[in-house]
Amino acid sequence: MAGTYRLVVVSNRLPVDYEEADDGAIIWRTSPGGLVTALEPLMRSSHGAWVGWPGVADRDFQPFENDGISLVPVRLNEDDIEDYYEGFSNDTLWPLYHDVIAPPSFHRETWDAYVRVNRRFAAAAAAVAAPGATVWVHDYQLQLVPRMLREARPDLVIGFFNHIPFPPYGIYAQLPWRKQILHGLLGADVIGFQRVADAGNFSQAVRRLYGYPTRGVVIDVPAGEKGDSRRVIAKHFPISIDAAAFEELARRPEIQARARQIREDLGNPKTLMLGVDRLDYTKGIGHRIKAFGELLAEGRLSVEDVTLVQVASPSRERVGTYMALRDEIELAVGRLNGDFSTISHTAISYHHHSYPREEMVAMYLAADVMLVTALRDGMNLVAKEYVAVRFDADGVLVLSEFAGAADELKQAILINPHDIDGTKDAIVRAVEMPKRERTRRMRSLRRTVAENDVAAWSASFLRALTGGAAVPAGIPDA
Ligand code: GDG
Repeated sequence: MAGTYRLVVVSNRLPVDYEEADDGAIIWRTSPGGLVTALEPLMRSSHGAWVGWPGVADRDFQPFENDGISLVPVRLNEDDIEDYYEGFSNDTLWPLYHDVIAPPSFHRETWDAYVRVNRRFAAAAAAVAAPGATVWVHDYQLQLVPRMLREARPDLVIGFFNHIPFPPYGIYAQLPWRKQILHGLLGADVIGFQRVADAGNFSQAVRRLYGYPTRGVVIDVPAGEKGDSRRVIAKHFPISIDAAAFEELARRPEIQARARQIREDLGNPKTLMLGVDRLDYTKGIGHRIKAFGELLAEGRLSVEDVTLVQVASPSRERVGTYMALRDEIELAVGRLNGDFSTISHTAISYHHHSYPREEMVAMYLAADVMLVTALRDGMNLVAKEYVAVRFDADGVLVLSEFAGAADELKQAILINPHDIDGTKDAIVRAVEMPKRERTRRMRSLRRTVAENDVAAWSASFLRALTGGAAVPAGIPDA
């Protein structure tokens, strides 16, 4: 069975959120998040189909159109969400792939659910893809889909992009289903990673567990019975953002006015520092708070001069580790504010909310110092967004070397967030950096982000996938 779309994107979540109007009508709102930010422009311009879960359990939805993108909903039941999504994806793969910062759980029932749900996504994609179509599968929740798709539809060109790190072999090897996952991924023609090191870790796992020969980015995967092989590419394609769209927002007078208002409402601190993260243990929010707290305690920074705004967007709130993290972070914020805030100056302005993109841009514009202290992060788009917004060539980015973005954003102040003293020194350096140096660094960062935007990212991935053929138009044939 084949469908009509020449370009199909498959990801765990559709890029929309479900809402009901007062009269019961369904409203779909475009939702925030790394992947949506990255793919929205490409999907709109190519009129592709996007296969994914619409975010509501136990309900069937017909395919529909939103903002020029055809959306194909995949049903997930409560059990699937618990076992495939919260269980295997977010309690096994996520911590394992992020260097076991939190201990991964290994449960056979959640693995079974992962296989079952991957099969459902593969079937949905196979049903809408035109003969010979390009299918681009995303992220760690769907690593078995490339192989399942290839078996169902050998005519398809299949790409996979891993948004999170791929761990070193010594860590990856803990996974009881390590061979099955590699087999699933090797169903793709091109497997994309954020960093050179991630692609290298993957190739090494393939050599160690399957013994397939690898030459640079090429892996020869045995296919058929006569000793034939398929060429699979495993390579880094660092993801980016729609830099021009962020800058356009930042140049709007009402957003600049809002940025000024934010500073004013915070009592016009000399230095405004900002952290924006999903509330996730990979983001190093606790390390950041610890460093800031010590600087205040030692008098190297004063609450009269410096305020930290921390946005911690709600995330995976039913997974135990995330519940514990929220308690831990909020305890740390409460303690620090209790110790250092005055009636007129709050040390940390903490927000467990999700904001509209316009408000995020106003915050980036308002912030003198942006703190990205991830302990491990595939890329970290927040770092790139901050840079894209600063058309005034001001602001200092403090960036963890464990975020993929550090491979490109060399003019940031790079830190090892585990080294609290080093992080403290970097924060003080950022706060005290002379204007000329800020401008020089920010100009260079901005060039990098402008030249390597999300359009360049998707074009280069699709070029690798289609061997240089034009990016598929994606318009249904029928
Ligand atoms: C994964 C990988 C990789 C956050 N809060 C709000 C909001 N956001 C937006 C940010 C940014 C996105 O969400 C977060 O992207 P990150 O890259 O920082 O992190 P993850 O969510 O962990 O994303 C990551 C990414 O995939 C892409 O490949 O870079 O390494 O972990 O765009 O701005 N947006 C709005 N309100 C919020 O409150 N509007």
